[in-house]
Amino acid sequence: MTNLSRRKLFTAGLAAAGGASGLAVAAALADRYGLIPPDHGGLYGPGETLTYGTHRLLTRHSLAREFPRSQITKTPFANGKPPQSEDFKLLQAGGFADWRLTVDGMVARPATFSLAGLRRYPSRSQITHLACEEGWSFIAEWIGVPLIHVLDMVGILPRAKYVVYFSIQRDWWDSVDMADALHPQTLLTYGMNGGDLPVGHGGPLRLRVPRQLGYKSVKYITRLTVTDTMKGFGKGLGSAAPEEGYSWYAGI
Ligand SMILES: Nc1nc2c(c(=O)[nH]1)N[C@H]1C(S)=C(S)[C@@H](COP(=O)(O)O)O[C@H]1N2
Ligand SMILES: [Mo]
Repeated sequence: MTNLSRRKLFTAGLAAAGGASGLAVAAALADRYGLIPPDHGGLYGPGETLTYGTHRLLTRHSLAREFPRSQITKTPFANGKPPQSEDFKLLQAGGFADWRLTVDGMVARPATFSLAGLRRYPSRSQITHLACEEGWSFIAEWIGVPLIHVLDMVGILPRAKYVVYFSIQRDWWDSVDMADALHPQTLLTYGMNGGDLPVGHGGPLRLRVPRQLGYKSVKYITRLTVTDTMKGFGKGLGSAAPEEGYSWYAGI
């Protein structure tokens, strides 16, 4: 069967299963096509699978909307307090010269990058919308190196399924599948609105995932791990979010 007809079949199957009472059928179908999200097991599990499976088949290559400069929000809201730890304060006092991003896991060449190093790679700038699940949102220009470039540098192994990312704020960590990890708009962001990324918005380094809700854009990133399973990371649900009742997949 061609890819396209398989896709049509799967999507039609999902829609029928979702429309009828058979969410379990949707889950079984999604399983066949390897589209089960890591947090599929809970109360909303079948629904999560339906959303994720459908999005992935329909929007795998689509771009998040980009806006003209005139639409940039004048005073964007920075959510939460910057990290209070001594570690962070010391790094900040040193202008983040000692900030490091470690990349490990299922990669051919594990590596550590400084901000200066990341800034030497080809950069991308994009004006996108950040929407919080609590209802507020803003538009900003984000500047950084596409995650795919860094993944190319370290050489991800073929079995890789997820990129897990960790903040210096211990309770903030998340993951994306390879469709989002390799997506051209997924940026390791070090700049915002023409300047350095302010600490309030995750400076010095934040992963921007513009096709998903704001909470997936974790601030103060220090480590990336490439993996083929989410087992062994927290409760194995893909991120801290589902442990608190939010979805792992937060596509918009
Ligand atoms: N490390 C860290 N990352 C985080 C958060 C946080 O508190 N700490 N808040 C998340 C949430 S819920 C949202 S909506 C966005 C808010 O981004 P902003 O602070 O730039 O407005 O960051 C996300 N990333
Ligand atoms: Mo949020």
